[in-house]
Amino acid sequence: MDGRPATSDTIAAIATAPGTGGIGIIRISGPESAALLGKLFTPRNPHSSFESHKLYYGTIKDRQGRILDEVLAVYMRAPHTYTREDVVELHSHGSHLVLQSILTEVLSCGARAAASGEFTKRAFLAGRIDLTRAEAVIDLLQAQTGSGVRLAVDQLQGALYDAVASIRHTLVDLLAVVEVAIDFPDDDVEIIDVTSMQSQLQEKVIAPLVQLIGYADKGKVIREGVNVVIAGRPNVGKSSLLNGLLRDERALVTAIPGTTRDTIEELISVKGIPVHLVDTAGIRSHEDVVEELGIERARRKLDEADLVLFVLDLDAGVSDLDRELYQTLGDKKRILVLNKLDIAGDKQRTVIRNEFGTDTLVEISAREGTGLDDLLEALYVEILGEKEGIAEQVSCAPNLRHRIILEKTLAACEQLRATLDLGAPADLVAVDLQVALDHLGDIVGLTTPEDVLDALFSRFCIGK
Ligand SMILES: Nc1nc2c(ncn2[C@@H]2O[C@H](COP(=O)(O)OP(=O)(O)OP(=O)(O)O)[C@@H](O)[C@H]2O)c(=O)[nH]1
Ligand SMILES: [Mg+2]
Repeated sequence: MDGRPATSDTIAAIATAPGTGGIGIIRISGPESAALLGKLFTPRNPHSSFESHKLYYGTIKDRQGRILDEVLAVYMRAPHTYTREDVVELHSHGSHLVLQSILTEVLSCGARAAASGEFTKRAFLAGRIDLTRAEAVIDLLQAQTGSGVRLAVDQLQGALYDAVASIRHTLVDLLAVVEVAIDFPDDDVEIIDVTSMQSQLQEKVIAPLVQLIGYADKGKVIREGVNVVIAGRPNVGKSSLLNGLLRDERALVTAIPGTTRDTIEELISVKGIPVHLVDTAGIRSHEDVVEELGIERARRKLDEADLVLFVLDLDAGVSDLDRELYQTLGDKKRILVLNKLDIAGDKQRTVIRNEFGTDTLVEISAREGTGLDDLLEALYVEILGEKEGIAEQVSCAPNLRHRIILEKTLAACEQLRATLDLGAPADLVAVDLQVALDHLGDIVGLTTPEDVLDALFSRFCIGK
């Protein structure tokens, strides 16, 4: 990959999270790193220079000679560093005030405060990582479940880069063949074998592109999770269900209809998928202003839901209010949760099953905790549209930016297929191939415009 011109100033930031911790780290990168270390750091055992990648014990002093903290310092000489520049890290005690005072000193000695993601941006600009790997760093920092971490680590290891590189490779090979045909137009031998080109295009370009685009949907779910709203009329057991799924008495449960006033949101992991669970106020018409506000919120949450757990009370049966609410779900994905199985009779169960038989139904007792595993299983299948284990089969997870580029590349390849079908001249085939290649180059950052890069790296935290 071509490196873009690197920046020449020296940047610094606190790399550890705000708050109190065992240790905190200041990270410095750029040509002045070693000089800054020499100015600020007094090693316990004096020596003339710092060996690369070796920890030194000593103190950091301000310009008045006051000790700010005892630290471990490491100097890492370019290019074997995160940014490929000279890097220094100062490991101090994990007090944010101490870290701030050290950073202030580093900045007053000539470093510039790093912008969000600037260290990773430098790694990209220096050509150490491609854009998919830089994005994997953000995903890794923001992953909410084990599956999200696994996908991010795979992408950091180059899973998406490799998949894209293999498609690029085929397109470049095809372009080479076509260019020979352009250069030797009068050759007797038919240089372009259209059938072979079509089959290579289909097997090694179009099919993998379609697969990657398919992974994007599942990847989004694994990375960002889904909003699941628990809804239903008052007293059917919505809050009891939330508590059951959380295995915690998070929401108040009483026999009084209208107990839940505000929405309550919690995150759970359903086999590695982050699920944002929302318990809502039971919906009914009511005079009480506070309850009315809660109901308004419940309706808004319902609008935003990816999936609704619509709760019915098996013991009380289905009322007109239940039916009315059910109608408002429209075509939202839903699972019908038939609660209070422990006190329900067989007759009510059959009646409800007959009325709502086309939906996915799960019978539970939120109070006793029965049926909750079946409900989670049904939730997983509804979310991913497939059976268990699919999260493990997704080998990389293109994000929205990748997806848009993959779709443009696919459109270009379909155009190319049509051009080949028409038996168009080699130079037109070459144009289509070049368009596909240009799009694909955007994914790894070969041709990505500066403003897109800025927007992308600004999603990082400072110090990364
Ligand atoms: N027997 C039985 N009772 C249940 C079950 N789940 C909930 N309940 C009871 O039903 C009543 C209402 O439960 P909640 O969880 O507060 O119901 P809700 O839907 O959140 O009610 P609102 O917040 O008022 O809309 C309480 O008395 C619960 O103990 C169940 O599985 N079996
Ligand atoms: Mg409630």
